[in-house]
Amino acid sequence: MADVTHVYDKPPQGANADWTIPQQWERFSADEHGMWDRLFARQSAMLPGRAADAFMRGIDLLKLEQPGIPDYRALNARLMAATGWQVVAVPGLVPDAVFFDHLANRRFPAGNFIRSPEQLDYLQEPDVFHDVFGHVPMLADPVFADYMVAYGKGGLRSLGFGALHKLARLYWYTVEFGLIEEAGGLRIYGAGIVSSYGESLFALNDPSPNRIRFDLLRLMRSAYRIDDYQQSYFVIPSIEHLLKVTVETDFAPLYAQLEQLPDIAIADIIPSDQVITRGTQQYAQRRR
Ligand code: HBI
Ligand code: FE
Repeated sequence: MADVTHVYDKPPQGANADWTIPQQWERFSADEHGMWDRLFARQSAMLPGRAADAFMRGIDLLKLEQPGIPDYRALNARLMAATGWQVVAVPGLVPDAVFFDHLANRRFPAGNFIRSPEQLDYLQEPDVFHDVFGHVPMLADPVFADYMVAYGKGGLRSLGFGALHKLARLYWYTVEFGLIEEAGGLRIYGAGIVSSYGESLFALNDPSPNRIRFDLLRLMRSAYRIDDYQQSYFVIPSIEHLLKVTVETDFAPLYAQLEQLPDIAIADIIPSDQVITRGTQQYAQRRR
């Protein structure tokens, strides 16, 4: 189905009230399965030694190396057994409140389309490869699975404080573009990186971006890019730390504190930062 996706303002024709649609796996064409295989082969060839242990374990446990776009009936049987999560098909981006409610209930919304050959290296909206290859393996890790539930609940609460844009930074700099420190060195767990060939190389090896140790308050003050590689990446010591901080933090006073603090510009390093790499920002300067 090469239907063009949009950001809808109400559930589109045929969608449920929670924006889910039937995956209709049998309707995917050989070309669409072929695109999945092409993207999967490229990423899985380069991720050993780059992707986090939990990510590689998830690929294995969910048998994502099987050819073609995964059939959610089979995928969800394995995922549910591991952490109670399931993947649900949606037409494209869904409203924040809908998104958070799905996460809070252990449902991960996956765009029910795959990119075209022209979009191989960049597309604006998450397609099934970004969502299922990028996000789902980490959902097979019990600690990360609990973190995503905590994020969903926190997201719903943040709407009440008008603080979604601050909490969205937490999601962006962890779930989408997070790095983790492991025995062998820095590894990728963020879906936006791990599903991108170029950014998987850039995020770990390029001297251009900053790499800074995770600090919740600092991170929620930090602007981010939606149109190109990140100029700063944040590094967690463990997934347990990410869950612990998120579950133990009372976000109400944090939001109040954030009101009084200026945002941190996208490539800036501040005195309290524990810096792993002070980036040259050459990539971003060249792209200007
Ligand atoms: N909808 N389908 C889908 N996938 C996302 O990743 C997504 C979304 N809606 C909102 C959203 N992400 C972000 O704005 C949240 O992190 C706030
Ligand atoms: Fe994503």
